[in-house]
Amino acid sequence: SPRVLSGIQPTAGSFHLGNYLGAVRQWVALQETHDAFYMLADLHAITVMQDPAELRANTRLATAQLLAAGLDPERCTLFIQSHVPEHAQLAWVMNCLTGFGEASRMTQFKDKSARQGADRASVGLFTYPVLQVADILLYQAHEVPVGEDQRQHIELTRDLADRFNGRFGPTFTVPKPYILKETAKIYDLQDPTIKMSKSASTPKGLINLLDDPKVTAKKVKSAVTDTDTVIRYDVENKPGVSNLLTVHSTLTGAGIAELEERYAGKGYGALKTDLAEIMVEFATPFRERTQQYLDDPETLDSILAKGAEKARAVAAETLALAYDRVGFLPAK
Ligand code: AQP
Repeated sequence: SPRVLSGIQPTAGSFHLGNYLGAVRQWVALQETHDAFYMLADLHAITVMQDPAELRANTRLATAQLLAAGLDPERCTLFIQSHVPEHAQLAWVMNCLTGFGEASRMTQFKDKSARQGADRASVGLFTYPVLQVADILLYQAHEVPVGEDQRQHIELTRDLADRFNGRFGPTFTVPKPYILKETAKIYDLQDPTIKMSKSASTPKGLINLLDDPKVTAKKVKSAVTDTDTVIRYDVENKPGVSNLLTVHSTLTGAGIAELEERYAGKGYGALKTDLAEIMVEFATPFRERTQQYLDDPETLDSILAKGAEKARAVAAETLALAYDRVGFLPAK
């Protein structure tokens, strides 16, 4: 079956709604139909300053959340990026194939470095997309399930795979992004024109799945909408309402048209009250399951050990081929 690879950074404590609807939810579905590899991207996490104890705790917490969301270690390979040294090794080769100007055009880098102040941004943050290229190519992934914000990095991956294959002979599968239109971008509840993000300006716009249910309900109820009262999906003119409809529709399975009809003449309050309840109903068992996995570190560690072993088997084979193609003499 076709292969997918994706990753998430263990940086914030809790996953946010954007991570879940934009990526993790698709990961859970794809493990049924694809040979799926999912990683905790701890190498990516240190592109910005991390406290070591927090990083360790957050890596466990992110693993627990992925399992709570429905990843099944019998159906997918779940591993920690730093357990597979081939990522850093292939990244070096890819760095040497990437143009400086090409890397400079990555909008995520521009955004993140601007936020930190250009002088404080690390070289790691600059080459992060190239490490991501290596992450994907090592597994010969056919598809990469991500949110819209990652599209440019998948394009870079395709370019570099083509470039390597062209220069050294067929080596890497050229992957495609797997981005679901409906949930490609979940927006900030306070500013529905920007993506929901952990580095958002106000915590009120960000739904963390592990938040206290009361906090979640309050955030949903105070979501910014517009001065109109009509509940209609129209991203251009009604971004706030459209975002709420997207979340509602994805979590309940109701179609957008069906929701528009259901809330006709009812006003924003009704939609928000229902959505707050839906969110809490979704998040409560998620939080409980996350806690159960956290309470059993031996099981977590053994899942990750098995995952690393399976991942390394694939990654080592690809790296050996790439090293040979480049002209490195094999170690005897
Ligand atoms: N708002 C979003 N809508 C849809 N998908 C999203 N993703 C993130 N935000 C949204 C997707 O989540 C996956 C994991 O991305 P990540 O590891 O980069 O997560 P993050 O660093 O927590 O993302 P943030 O919050 O966006 O971080 P900052 O603020 O640092 O940029 C990816 O597939 C991503 O597309």
